[in-house]
Amino acid sequence: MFKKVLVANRGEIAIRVFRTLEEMGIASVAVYSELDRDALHVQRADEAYLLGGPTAAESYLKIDKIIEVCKESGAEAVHPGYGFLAENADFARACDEAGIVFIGPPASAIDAMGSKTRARELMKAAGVPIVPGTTEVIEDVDAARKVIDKEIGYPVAIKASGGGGGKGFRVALEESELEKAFEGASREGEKFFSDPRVYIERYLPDPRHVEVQILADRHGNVIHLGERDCSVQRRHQKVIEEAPAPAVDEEMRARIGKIGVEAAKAVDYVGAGTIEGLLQDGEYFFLEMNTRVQVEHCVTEMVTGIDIVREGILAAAGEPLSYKQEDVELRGHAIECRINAEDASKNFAPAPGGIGNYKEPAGPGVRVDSGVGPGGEVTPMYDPMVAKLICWDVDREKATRRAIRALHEYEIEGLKTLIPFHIALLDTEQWANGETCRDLLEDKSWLKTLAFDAPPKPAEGEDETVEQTYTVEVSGRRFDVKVIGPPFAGGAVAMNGAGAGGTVPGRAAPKRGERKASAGGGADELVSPLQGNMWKVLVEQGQTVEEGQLICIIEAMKMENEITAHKAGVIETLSIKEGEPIQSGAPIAVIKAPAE
Ligand code: MV4
Repeated sequence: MFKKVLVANRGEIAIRVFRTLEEMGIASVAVYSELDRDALHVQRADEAYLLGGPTAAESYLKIDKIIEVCKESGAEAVHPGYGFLAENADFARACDEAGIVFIGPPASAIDAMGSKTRARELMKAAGVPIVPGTTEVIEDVDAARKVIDKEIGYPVAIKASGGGGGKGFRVALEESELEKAFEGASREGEKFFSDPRVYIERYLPDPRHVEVQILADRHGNVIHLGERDCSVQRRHQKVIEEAPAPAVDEEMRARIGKIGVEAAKAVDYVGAGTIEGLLQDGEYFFLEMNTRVQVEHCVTEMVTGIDIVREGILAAAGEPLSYKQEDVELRGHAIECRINAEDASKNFAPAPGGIGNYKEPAGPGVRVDSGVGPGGEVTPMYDPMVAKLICWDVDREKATRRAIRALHEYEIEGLKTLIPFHIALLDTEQWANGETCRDLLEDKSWLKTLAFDAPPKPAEGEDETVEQTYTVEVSGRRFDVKVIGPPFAGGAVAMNGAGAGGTVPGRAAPKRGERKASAGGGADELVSPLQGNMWKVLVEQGQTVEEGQLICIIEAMKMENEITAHKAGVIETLSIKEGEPIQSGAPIAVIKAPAE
């Protein structure tokens, strides 16, 4: 077994891997960027090395530097986590060449599954059911029209060949929409994967996203750990995942499990991987394979009791898996809520910032995998997912109630997160019925009800307003009192001495990030919440917009972030252009309210 392993990642997944390494008696090495000097993952490892500058390109994506640190630290293997270099075949190859074990599948399997058309071709040949459509790239719109008329029929999904995870995915319900969908998918493929080629699938109108967890070793053993349902997605980002899938019974589990095992065998897979698929009307279709450990692997760990990261490390070291298929038993139900620094009421806009007080939930059946702590910072430079809350109980209904309880227990001061969104969604009838909740995620008015308790906007020229919560005792009974007004208002101070030993520590004074300044730059100005590239501008100067209307889309960390109007009015100034970089805090537009 390895004596020392480097984890080429950050945040919660780096810490997740460190925990298993420690249990296996393996020393751990962290790497970090200049922005992550104080990050939790750096403190959690036995040793830590600086990679370079703040951007991912200068740090977590630097193959040469990571290999150099492996040699310097004496790490014999690298765990890539997810994202960054996890599905980069060049990195896997560079590790091989340097004599360092890549904890994951062979580079050839990453390559095979990386090209979605190649993967479809391989799966078809292996007898794995794929969504009906082409296994070859389609040259142009004319060729697309022909193949759809002859073989597929409308509606169709046009997907980028180099894509995956919904990037470069467009739908054409009928022929009139084909050209736009084709070009959209192609453009996005070029942009994100430097590959404009696309293929075509029949579009399934209401499928469930069901994926199978696979484990494989170098001795020819391939097993599955059952499935997860990840149908609650927003812009192709999963938001809630669960195991087992509500729509899958024993018979179907065996059937799709076998499909997953066959798919993995077809590419000589090693380690932990996931077969993603669509389930509709009892039929299961292969979509793509993720050749790495996934964010949502934890729900499977909770219902099987198997440490997926551990099995991946064992397989990479040439050890056999610890389990045979017949050892795998599912027990109870697990639900994972992704805790993103995002504002669901504002189109899921990224909401990076500083954390004040921080307290994680606990108790029976509750697991929190997080990468932040009290006083931490969520930077717009990396993924907005700061933690995962995973709750287990004997059945789906009880697991749901436990998740809601734990979400209420979770305290993250100063940061806007998806916690209120999760509480509201898990409380809906749709969730209770095991529906996909796709319409809820598009329901603007429902999402608006999740707006954060923000103080009223101060009038022009007025001082900043803050919301402060004080605990007071009246005749021996405790009350929480919310005061909205200028900071340290006389009345509130007189009541219990704000900030000077309020009865509940940490509740007395407003925390960093909770202050709502009179909107940086003036109440009319819309500024960028993050650094990235202006991918699309959807309005013009002089145009009248409604509150919440889409203004532009900023691409950052391969994510499209929708920026919406913070108020209704006329766009007086528009300071952005498609294709140009934009800094966090830079002006986007000035919106003047219409004269009344
Ligand atoms: C599809 C589809 C319908 N038909 N493909 C691709 C990436 C993944 N994030 C979801 N993807 C889909 N591919 C065909 N041919 C619908 C989706 C889809 C989806 C599927 C199940 C549950 C939720 C979904 C949300 C968005 C898109």
